[in-house]
Amino acid sequence: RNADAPVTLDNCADEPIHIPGSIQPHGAILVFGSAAQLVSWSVNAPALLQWPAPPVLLAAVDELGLDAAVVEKIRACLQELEDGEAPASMLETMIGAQDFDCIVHGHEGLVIVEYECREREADSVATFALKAHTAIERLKRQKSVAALLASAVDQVRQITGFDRVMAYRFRQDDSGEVVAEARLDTLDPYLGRRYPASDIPAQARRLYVINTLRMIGDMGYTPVPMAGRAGAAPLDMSYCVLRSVSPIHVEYLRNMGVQASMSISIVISGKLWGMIACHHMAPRRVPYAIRMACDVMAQVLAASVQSLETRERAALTERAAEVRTRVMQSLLHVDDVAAGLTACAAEICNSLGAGALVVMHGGRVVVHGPVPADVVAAAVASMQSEDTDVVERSARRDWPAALQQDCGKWVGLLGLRYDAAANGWLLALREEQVELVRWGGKPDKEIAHGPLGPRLTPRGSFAEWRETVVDQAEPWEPTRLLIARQLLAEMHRASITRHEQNDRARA
Ligand code: BLA
Repeated sequence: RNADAPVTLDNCADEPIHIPGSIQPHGAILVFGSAAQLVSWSVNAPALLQWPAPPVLLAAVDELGLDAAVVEKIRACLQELEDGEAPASMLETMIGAQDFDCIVHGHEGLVIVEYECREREADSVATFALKAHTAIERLKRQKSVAALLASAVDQVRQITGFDRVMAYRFRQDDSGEVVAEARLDTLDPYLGRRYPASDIPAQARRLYVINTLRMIGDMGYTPVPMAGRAGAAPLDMSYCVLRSVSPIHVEYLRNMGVQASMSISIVISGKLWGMIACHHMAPRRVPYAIRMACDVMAQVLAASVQSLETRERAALTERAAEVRTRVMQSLLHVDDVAAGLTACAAEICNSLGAGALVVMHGGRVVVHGPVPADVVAAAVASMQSEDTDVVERSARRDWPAALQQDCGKWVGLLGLRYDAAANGWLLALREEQVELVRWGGKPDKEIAHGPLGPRLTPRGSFAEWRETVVDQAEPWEPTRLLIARQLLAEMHRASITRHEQNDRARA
């Protein structure tokens, strides 16, 4: 994308959001070079910091009349920068009657000083530490990922007062789902909604891994441009709190009636696992200290999610072992294998995360689940052309061409051939994702949109998501595939034993 070309729906993944060249107006930025000289500033700085005259380029930090504590912090930051990066630190300062949170960090050889206006009397830092502590204690008590996220959105809503707080979780294909929500009663529920990967483009995800919190205080804001040396490279604002955000995203939120937003990354093993996303229907800013409390909480949340996910996977494999035992009993001790396996069908489905199961054995076919007869026939027929013991299909295009329509909405299939001699197959089936997820919003509330049209609305997002997953079931997850292979291995052994017993009986 040419730097001057406008951002559109088609090129928004190329928008360099870390160098917007402007900030949000609820504060001002000063930038210093390695000799503590002023190299750049936001054009609102003179007014906000009450300077008698506009600043002179390359003015020394001592000549600007800044608070002594701030100057000291800038010098300390410069020192730290000599070893690379200098993470943010904050001090409170007052200019005239205005309170500021002054946040200083070093990046790529520059010291960036952000004066963020504080509108409300914030509680003392000690109160925040206490609130964060309480929230974290609650989080640590949760026994499942679902309960953990439900608790997290409640805590964040209590601490920040946002109208809506959601846990937004990314799936294998980078699409997202709202998996927990705390909201004002009068708002539409968003729980369960799906969004395409493109709603949070790749460069934004990358940025959100390294900088885990962002806030837009007022969607109606007018960006404040930066000033400084003509032709200088634009300031890298990756770690700035005042960074002006993508106009596309602002339009998206405004279309939803959102006037302020904040989101916090949930990063696990260096990957963006999800976000806590907050909306407010009126402009709203949350003081830096509260944001940091939320950020700490999100880190504890990430660690807890990781350990609970490990535990949940272990529980799943343990339950699968029990299912295996019962399946073995049917194979070894029941005369009618198809009937025996069908008796375990609900457990097998559960264990594989399938919606239905077809059992084939010696020409007999038994179905567990709401699968129409013609679909069963198609699934059975499609096994004829397979000569492996594990068949994995997640999409319509994975089926033999002639049967792609006949499989209906049951496009996901995991076929396990447990007894080749008896043409014995277990066919676990999954429905198309769109069959399982339906639009839950009220259409009349979703019609407002801005210049870029209806794509940037929840409804537009849902339609886009549908497009990307049409004819696809949820892919079989690595844990489920492992469980399937373990089940199959034991079934092979049992089948061999069974054939040997039959041979002996016949001899
Ligand atoms: C950023 N998109 C974001 C962010 C969220 C979402 C949470 C982080 C910024 C923030 O905290 O507000 C997406 N927000 C959602 C979703 C929900 C929500 C899905 O509340 C669901 C309830 N966005 C689009 C499209 C494009 C796009 C179509 O929908 C591009 C074509 C771009 N989204 C976009 C960009 C950013 C973004 C560029 C980065 C904003 C920034 O940090 O500058």
